[in-house]
Formats: sequence, structure tokens, C-alpha cells
Amino acid sequence: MDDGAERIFAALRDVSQSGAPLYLQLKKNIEEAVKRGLIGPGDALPSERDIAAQADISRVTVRKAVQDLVKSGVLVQRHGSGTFVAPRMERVEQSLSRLTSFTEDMARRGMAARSQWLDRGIYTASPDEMMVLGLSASELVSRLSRLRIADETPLAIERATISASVLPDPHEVTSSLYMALGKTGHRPVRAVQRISAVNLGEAEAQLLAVPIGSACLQIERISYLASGKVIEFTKSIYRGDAYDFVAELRLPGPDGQEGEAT
Ligand code: 16G
Repeated sequence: MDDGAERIFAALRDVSQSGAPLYLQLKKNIEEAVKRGLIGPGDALPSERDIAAQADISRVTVRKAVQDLVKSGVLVQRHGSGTFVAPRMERVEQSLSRLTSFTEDMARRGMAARSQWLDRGIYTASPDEMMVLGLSASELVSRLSRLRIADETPLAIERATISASVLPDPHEVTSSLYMALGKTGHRPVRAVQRISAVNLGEAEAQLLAVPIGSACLQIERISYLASGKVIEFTKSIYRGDAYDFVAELRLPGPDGQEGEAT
């Protein structure tokens, strides 16, 4: 038996010590083993049969625990070669002083960006959308919800709202929202972002392929045209293990004003 298998089996031994369902105990033990670094990113999990034999539980129970952990992103399965601890993401650094789009950010890093559409349609504006976009109750909005993926790793969930008077058909947006807005002269030139920390619920954790409860960044972006009109209201959830937002800070000038940006 190799080292990795030894360590996993050591972590599995106390399955069935408590009253919880066996698959949940096994799941928790594997999660703990990953958290404590007993098994690291890329390590292979022993076969279903070996785990079942070692922990003295059925293979169905092992399969259920493993499938749950694959769903929540702790493990990955590769056809023909087995189950592994999910690789750790290389962190993406994003400047907080440049107004760029997801597609541009990823292209700059040599990564291929794509989206999985979660929703794309015309809706009546919610009270929040009305207030931020300056719309009346009868006005419509285009909503675009996407899972943003870079090099096949899901990085963020973005829910953008644009007034339907600016974007009457959300299906015009294929790969990039900013490119579509640019075509009609509506690409934003300035934005204000509010970033807060949240823990992921089940549905979002599954989309982002990370464990439920993982730390992530919730970002609200309100973007403006040069005229000062609000053009975009986007609520996003970015993976906390994948993103660093970096801001440059300057000493204020002697009159208390902000220093000149270069
Ligand atoms: C970025 C923006 C998002 C914008 C999107 C457009 C943040 C937090 N969010 O992801 O507000 O809608 O870019 O990207 O940076 P696209 O042009 O590739 O569709």
C-alpha cells in the first residue's frame, strides 16, 4: 500500500464511531483529511473497493460519499484513471483601478474565457434595479446571468442587469457583455464596486465546484457612461480561493485631496 492510501485509511478508520449516517461520516473524514493536508491536491483516492474494505462499509456508501465530494469540488473524477483530490487554483490577481471585462482579464493572462448561461431574458425591473439604473416601474431590463469559466475552471457567477432601452435583446450578448455594449457606444468608462465576504450556499458552491460554505467575494458593480448615466448593475460572486483584488493606495496631498493618479 502506498503512502497516500495509508494516510487516507488512517483518516477513515473511525467511520461508524458516531451515530450519523455512514456516508456522511466517511465524507466528513475525507474532507478533514484534505483540510488537514493528510492528502493533498492531485493525490489519488484509493479504489472504492479498498476504502469499503478498510472502513468496513458497503461500496454503495463509499460511492455516495465520493459522489457528494465530487459535486462539491473537493474531489475530481477522471474517466479511466480514478478519483483525485481537486487541484488547487492558481490565484488570479485583478487590479481595482482598471475597468476591464472578464473576457479581457482572462485574455491578458492567456486564459480562454467562456460562459455557461444561467439565465438571459427581459424582465420588469426589481425595486433595486429601478433605483440603481434610474428606471420607472413600467420599464424593462435585460438580465444576463452567467457562470464565468477560465481554462475550464469556474471562477465566478455574474448577474448583470442593463436597461432594455440600451440592450433590447440580451441574446445579442454572445461572449462579452462589454463588447456588445461597445458596439452601440454604451461601454462603461467608470465603475464603483462594493466587495464583501460571504460563504457559499449549496447551489452556488456546486456551480463554482467548491465545498459548500467556502469563502467567496460578493461584488456589486455599478458602471457609468461618460455622461454620468448608470449603464450596468452587476452582482457577482467570485471564488475566494481563486481571486485577489489589488488596490493601489496613495498618500493624500497636503490639502487633503487625493494624490494625482498617473
Ligand atoms: C467583469 C465585471 C462585470 C462585467 C463583466 C463583463 C467584476 C467584478 N465584474 O467580470 O461587472 O459585467 O466583467 O465581462 O469585475 P464580459 O465583457 O467578458 O462579458
